[in-house]
Amino acid sequence: MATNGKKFPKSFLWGGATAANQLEGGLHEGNKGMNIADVLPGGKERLAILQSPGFDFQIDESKYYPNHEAIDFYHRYKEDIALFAEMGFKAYRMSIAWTRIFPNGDELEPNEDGLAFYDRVFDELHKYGIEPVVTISHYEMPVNLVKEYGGWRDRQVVTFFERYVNAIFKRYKNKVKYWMTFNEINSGLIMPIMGLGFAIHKEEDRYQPTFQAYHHQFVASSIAVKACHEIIPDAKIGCMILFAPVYSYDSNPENVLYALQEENLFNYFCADVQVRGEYPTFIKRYFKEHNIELDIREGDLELIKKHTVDYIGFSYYMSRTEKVDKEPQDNTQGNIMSGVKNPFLKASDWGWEIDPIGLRISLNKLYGRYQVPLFVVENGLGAYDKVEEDGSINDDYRIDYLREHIKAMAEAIEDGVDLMGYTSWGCIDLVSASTGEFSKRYGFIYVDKHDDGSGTLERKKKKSFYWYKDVISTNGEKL
Ligand code: BGP
Repeated sequence: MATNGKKFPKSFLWGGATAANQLEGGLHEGNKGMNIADVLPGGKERLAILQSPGFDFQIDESKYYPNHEAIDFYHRYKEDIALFAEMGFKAYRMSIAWTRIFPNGDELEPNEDGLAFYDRVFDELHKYGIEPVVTISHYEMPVNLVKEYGGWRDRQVVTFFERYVNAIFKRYKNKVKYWMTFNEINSGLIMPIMGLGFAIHKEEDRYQPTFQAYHHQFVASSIAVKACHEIIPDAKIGCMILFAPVYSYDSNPENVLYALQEENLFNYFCADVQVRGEYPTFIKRYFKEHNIELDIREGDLELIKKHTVDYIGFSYYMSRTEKVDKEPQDNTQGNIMSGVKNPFLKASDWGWEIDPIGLRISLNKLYGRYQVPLFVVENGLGAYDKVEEDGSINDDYRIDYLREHIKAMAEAIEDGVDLMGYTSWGCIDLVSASTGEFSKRYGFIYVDKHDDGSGTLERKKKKSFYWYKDVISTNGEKL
């Protein structure tokens, strides 16, 4: 083990991250309703649905839906939390499934069985001194809201969301002190189904309906921030964005400008509204050029201005390199982002370019722009793991990836960045959001579950489990 030589703050929140739909299973347990992830099949088909127009949100009985059982955390949370505790987690980022609390999204009263489930999970975490960090909405919109209202396009969804956040803040006010509103809110620009609860039917949908839906989410976010501060005065509530710093392919000013514009739209637009409380100047021109006219009601802008988030949570997996003049086939950035190949970087098996320095750059960019505390709430390497005959899983590639990213965070802290913590993604193997595969594994804990749904669900500790345990116990000194 190498020594880092750099210090993390004593209060640093080391841990792991998951999302309800990707690990819980328990599809109908406790009267849970169906959410977006429940109607997405696995494999290549899922990616096609996320990227191409026209999806009807129906279940087809002949297909396999990996999120229905996921890794059965619903029934195994005690075992899993005990493993997190063994690694020494200080924090565990998870989400509440909206459909456990309001199965259809538009009921007047919350579902007691769903509320009671998360009470059990939070109590179990506190038993070990693990701080829950809760995402309120992580790609889990109730299907009923999608079908009946068109997802976030409809203003009424703001009212349903308000009911949901009030119910959970009141119920968990003594148990949860760290909250985040919408997971990767900016991802709706590339995957509207996940982020905004509607499918693109034609290219134009990427403009007017998308940004109207965003406006509703920003209002909803401010309502959540206000309610959180009122109901749980000692809590912190953040936004959550997918941050992939955009590099210009070369020093051609045309490309530099294009990279800047892409960065503004993708990385900064949502954060600007939620952190600074204002629509940024650059978006006004974009709206004009794409004939976008928002329906903004009286009081919306004041609300957004007044109730900004306390911190920025963000996911970091890769950087992105851009140039103006590119063919669609030049887009090499794996399965979700656009971007051309960066000749200086290697990529994961899914084409996500590995760039630890990009994390230091991201932390500096975000802190320089906003000067609010930052929290890396997702980062990790999706990889194929092999179980050896003796049962061991030697995931040195994952350790290397995480080590370099942790070093980058330590450097950023020395650069002056205020960093609250690090919860690496998929601390236990779970369903991949973009592909629905189990074989794209991120965990310190292996789960015996495979892309065709087979497997015993048995949990096994990988080599990285022991490594991360040492990282945490030495507060990032031993890497
Ligand atoms: C983020 C999501 C997570 C998670 C992660 C890894 O975009 O917030 O839900 O899944 O990416 O992505 P994937 O599962 O597609 O590998």
